[in-house]
Amino acid sequence: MTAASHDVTVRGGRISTEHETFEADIGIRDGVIVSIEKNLPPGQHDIDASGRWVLPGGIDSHVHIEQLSGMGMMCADDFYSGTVSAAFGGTTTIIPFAAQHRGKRIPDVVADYAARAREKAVIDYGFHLILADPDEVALKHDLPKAIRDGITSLKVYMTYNTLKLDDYQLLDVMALAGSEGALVMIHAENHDMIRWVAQRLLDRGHSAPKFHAVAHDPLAESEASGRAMALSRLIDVPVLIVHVAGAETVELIRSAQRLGTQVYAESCPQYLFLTADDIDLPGVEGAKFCCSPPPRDPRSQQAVWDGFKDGTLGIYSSDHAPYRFDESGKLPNGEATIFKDMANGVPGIELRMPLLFSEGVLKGRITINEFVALTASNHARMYGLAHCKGDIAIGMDADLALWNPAREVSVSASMLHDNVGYTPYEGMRLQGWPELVMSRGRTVVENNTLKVARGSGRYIARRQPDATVNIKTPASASRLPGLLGLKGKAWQRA
Ligand code: DUC
Ligand code: ZN
Ligand code: ZN
Repeated sequence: MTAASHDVTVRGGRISTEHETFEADIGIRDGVIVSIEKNLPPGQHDIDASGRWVLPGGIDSHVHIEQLSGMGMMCADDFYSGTVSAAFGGTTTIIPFAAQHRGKRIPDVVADYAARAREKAVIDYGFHLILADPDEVALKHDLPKAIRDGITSLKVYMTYNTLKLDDYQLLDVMALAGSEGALVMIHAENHDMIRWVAQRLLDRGHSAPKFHAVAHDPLAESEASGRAMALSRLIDVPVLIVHVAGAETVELIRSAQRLGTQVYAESCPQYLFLTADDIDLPGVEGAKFCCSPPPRDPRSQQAVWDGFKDGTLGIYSSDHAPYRFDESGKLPNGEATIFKDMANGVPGIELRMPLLFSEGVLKGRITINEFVALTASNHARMYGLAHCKGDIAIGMDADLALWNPAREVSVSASMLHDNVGYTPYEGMRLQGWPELVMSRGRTVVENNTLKVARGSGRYIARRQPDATVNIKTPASASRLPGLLGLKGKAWQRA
């Protein structure tokens, strides 16, 4: 190697991947890692990483950015503030949602989100689709095309009046995803259980934010998760249950996985660091902590830690759902807002990785390699990005975060770069921070300053998720005839 052969070198850091930890320099050319060895010659630009841990940039595969919610609320973050905030927290790739609402055509939805992101994003991104209207055109034409164009995962809801699919529709979507090689992400909560309990609470005058956690009983989550897994087993198509909150759901997923069910699962900071007690505050203050499913109790927090540790939960995302604490989001009717009308969701895109680094790695709950897997490598494989993201290896995009493990940070909303105005983690003292963040060899954040231009992030057409690679045959061909026996034959003849 000659000195000029690297555009950038990152020197003297302690590198961790999901598999190993070692000391080496990293040489980068044209945004790609081309050398990993000790004592590389100087490049055109050299970054001193001594005393810092060099980790893959994070992938946050569950974020809501510039999205209109099912309740008609616009997120507080656009593709600029959302991606800037992600980068300051060590994340270099996000997968937000292109959200279809009923009556809207998928190509229009995708084009709309793509245009807005192209103009504003500062880091790389893909899209999932939220599918609210799986009609014949969507299933036969629009969805297969979107999947071929790199949107290889889609989220469906089992609750919310304007988004909910019934079990028949869920089976249709799963079967289509199975045959096209896409991954189905499921918001699993029993709609009628929530609706029924909520109505009784309101009838008795219980409308404060804390009753959100009562209405969304843990059984609503575990029942729907169990049903989603049964549907997935019926047609042998993998699913991923998003934002798992409750201990019973973690245990159900673990049992299903032991039985060989292809079910994957995600959880988020709010289920590790918050409980329903945080929502129990005077007035409407508790709305700041409301998301669905809601944070539970210490037993569920421990179950989520255990799930991350033993692999039951492979994906740690923020589920960043940014709404301001005012009429535009959390409080459409000001102080008179009842729990059913608050925007659902909490911010977390910037603190996702620092929270887990401090409370997980530095407190000995998980290893640094597990941290890399949970925040980056597993997302890359799960969502078809493993050819370019989520690892420090030759040929991968130079997406890196240089962490100072000694830096102490007292969390406050004012230090964050999102547009939310509060954080549920206000006042927490964290140790460790990503001080330099690089995307495709470009320094994005250094010295607490943004170094790149609006719109410099790139769209990534994602490949087939690893979880779906072996189910490329149509689900109906692999399972239905055997399952249905004679009925299947009659159905085939019809
Ligand atoms: N589901 C999410 O994925 N995010 C926020 C709220 C919700 O219901
Ligand atoms: Zn959801
Ligand atoms: Zn979400």
